[in-house]
Order: sequence, then C-alpha cells, then structure tokens
Amino acid sequence: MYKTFTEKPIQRIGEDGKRLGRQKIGLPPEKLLEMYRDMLRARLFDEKLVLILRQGKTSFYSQSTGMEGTQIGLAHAIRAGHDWVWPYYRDQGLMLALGVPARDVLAQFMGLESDESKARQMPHHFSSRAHRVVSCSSSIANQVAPAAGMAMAQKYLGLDEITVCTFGDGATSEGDWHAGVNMAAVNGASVLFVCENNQYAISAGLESQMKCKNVSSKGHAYGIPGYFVDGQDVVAVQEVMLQAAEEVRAGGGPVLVEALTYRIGTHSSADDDSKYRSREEVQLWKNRDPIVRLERYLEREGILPDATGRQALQQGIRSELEQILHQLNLESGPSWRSMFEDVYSDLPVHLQEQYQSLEVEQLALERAEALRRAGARERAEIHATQLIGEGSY
Ligand SMILES: Cc1ncc(C[n+]2csc(CCOP(=O)(O)OP(=O)(O)O)c2C)c(N)n1
Ligand SMILES: [Mg+2]
Repeated sequence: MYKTFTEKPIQRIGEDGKRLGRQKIGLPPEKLLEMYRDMLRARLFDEKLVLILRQGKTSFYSQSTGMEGTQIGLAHAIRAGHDWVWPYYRDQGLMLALGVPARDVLAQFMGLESDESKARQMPHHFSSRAHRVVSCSSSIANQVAPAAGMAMAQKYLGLDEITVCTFGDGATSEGDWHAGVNMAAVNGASVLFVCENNQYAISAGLESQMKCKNVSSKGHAYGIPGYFVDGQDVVAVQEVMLQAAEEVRAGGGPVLVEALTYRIGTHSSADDDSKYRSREEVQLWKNRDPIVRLERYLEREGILPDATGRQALQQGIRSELEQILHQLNLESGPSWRSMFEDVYSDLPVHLQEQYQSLEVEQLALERAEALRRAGARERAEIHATQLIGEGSY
C-alpha cells in the first residue's frame, strides 16, 4: 500500500533500472512488454506528428515526449472503455494506450470527415464514444467541474465505473480546478484526478505558479488523499494509479495523484522554449527518459527484446502509422453540409434558407466543374458566374 502526501515521489525502478523497495513488482512480463510497446508507440506518434505538421496536414501540435511513463502507466491502471476519461490536450499517448485507434486520433488532428467531432475542434481535442473519452474545450481546467458532475452521478447510481480527469500543473492554478475538486470532494464523487506535472505552464515554471510544495499537497485543502509519484517510472505510476483508482471505485470519494514528469519538446509548435529554460535542464530530463528506464529494468529481468527485436518493434509501429496516413491522405474534410447537423433537432427556418441557397451554389459549382473537366474552360467560367449569381442574389 502506498502512502499519501510523501515528501519524495514514489518510485519502483531507479534510474539504473534496479527495482527499489523490498516488494516484488507484481506485473507479469507480458504486461510490462505491452507497456513498453505503448510507450514506444506514443514516442513515435509524436515524431510523426511533427512531420505531419511540417507538411501542413495539421495546424498545431504539442508533443508529449518525455511524459510517456505517466500517460501509459495511467492507461494500464484503469478499465479502458469502462471508466470515463476527461483528458487534456497533451494526452495523445494516453489515448493510444487506452485503445483509441491511431486512425481516429490522426483523423482528429487532420480535421477529416471521419473525425468523430466532424472537425469542429482544434487539433488535440480528441474524443471517443466507444472508449468513453469526452472531448474538452481549450480553456485550461474546463473539464474538471463537468468530470466531477459525472462522477457524482456514478456515485449516486452505485456504478462500479469511475471518472478519470487529467490536467497539467498549470491547470491547478485555475479557479475551475479548485471549484471542481471541491465539489467532487464534498459530494464523495467517484473521480480520480491526475496531474501530469511537467513543471511548466507554457513559460511559467512551477515556482511562479504555486507557493505550496507540490500539486498532490493541494489534496489537503479539500480533504482528499494526494499521492506523489515519479512520472518517469512507468511501473510506479501504474501501481499508484491502480491503488488510487481502486480506492475511488470502492466508494471512498475522489483521489488526487500527481505524477512528476517533464516535457522534452516545446509547449507547442508555436513556442520557443529556449526563451525560458536552459538547455542543461532539458538535457538533465532527457537523461531521465522513462522509456530508457523501463528498458534497463527489462534488461535486468532478462525480458528486453534484443536489438533486432527492438528495431522490428519500432519498424512495426512506423509502418502501422504510414499505412494509416496513406489512407487518411485520400480523405478530405467534412462536407459543408455537416455545419447544419447536430445543432438543432429541427433546423430553424433561417438556417433552412441558408442551407438551400448554399445547395444551389454548390450545384452551380459542380456543373461548372463538370464543364471545365470536359475541356470547355472558358465556357465553364461564364456559366459558373451566371449560375452562382442566379442562386444567391
Ligand atoms: C483559461 C485559459 N488560460 C490560458 C490558456 C492558455 N494556455 C494554453 S496551454 C497553457 C498552459 C497549461 O499548462 P499545464 O496545465 O501545465 O499543461 P501543459 O501544457 O504543461 O501540459 C495555457 C496557459 C488557456 N488555454 N485557457
Ligand atoms: Mg505543465
């Protein structure tokens, strides 16, 4: 049993890959290898997305490289598809490890027709009906209060599913965060709050965001347990999250877990981190790579695939992503018609009129396009002008 409010983050594997503490690690080799694969997959997804961004196929990207221990450890501690997840934008690794198809996550980033939210969200605002992942808005900590509300319902209905709500360290300085955690605590809601503390809110380091020792200590203020875990140690994260999730599931009310981690990349594709943190600091955390730490442990246990096996594993993930992208590159964005869907059960008259006028213009454009293709370029342009004019004025 792990203790709450520890001074130091809970660890199970040291940086040299040695097990810490007397207790054996309970995870079977298959589970450890699955976690290893999920961490690699998250890392390679991140690499790929940077390229996709440069190709102009998505407009914005925030890497999670360095945070795989936290996200994958969490995914392996909860019941995917059963527990409800309210993620925050940097959780692409969590999504993949929960089993949300990489295809769906990519379609959201690329704003394609098959995106479940019909390309109405900015990149990074993923969701999955099948996996019970709720889509959130961009304002920091906005998901905390509604997640608390869902968890209150789970508690009142006596369900054994729980709500998992993730956020960054910066989110815990927001009013919405405090209101949501307080409401959940007072009502004994079935929610696991997970802080992915990467030590920055864009350029604002921890010391400029909070006076208290760490995020988990904020649990004191609301009368809920707070665990502090080393987010670079995937085994510790999995074990602590599992214990916390089971405490919540047993009806004990909310639990807060803080995983101490680091983002190796910039805040987003619009950020220059050299303006606010030293290269030495980044290097220090690169040396604390959660994937390398697990590799060292697996090696000691004699279950790490050899160099050829590891290369094959990476190659398999790369070709999976390539194949998906090959298909997605053939897909376009949603039709303009989807603008009119899912907003009103009965479309108001003024929107019906707009729809019809756009339909007329669309018809005109399609006819013009057909003429152009037939080779009558000049004639097509004249027709298009006339037809569009007829339709809209
Ligand atoms: C209410 C609100 N304030 C400010 C922003 C701008 N903003 C976007 S990301 C971010 C940093 C959040 O930091 P953190 O919660 O630690 O998550 P991280 O990006 O570090 O993973 C800020 C301030 C916002 N989106 N919403
Ligand atoms: Mg942060």
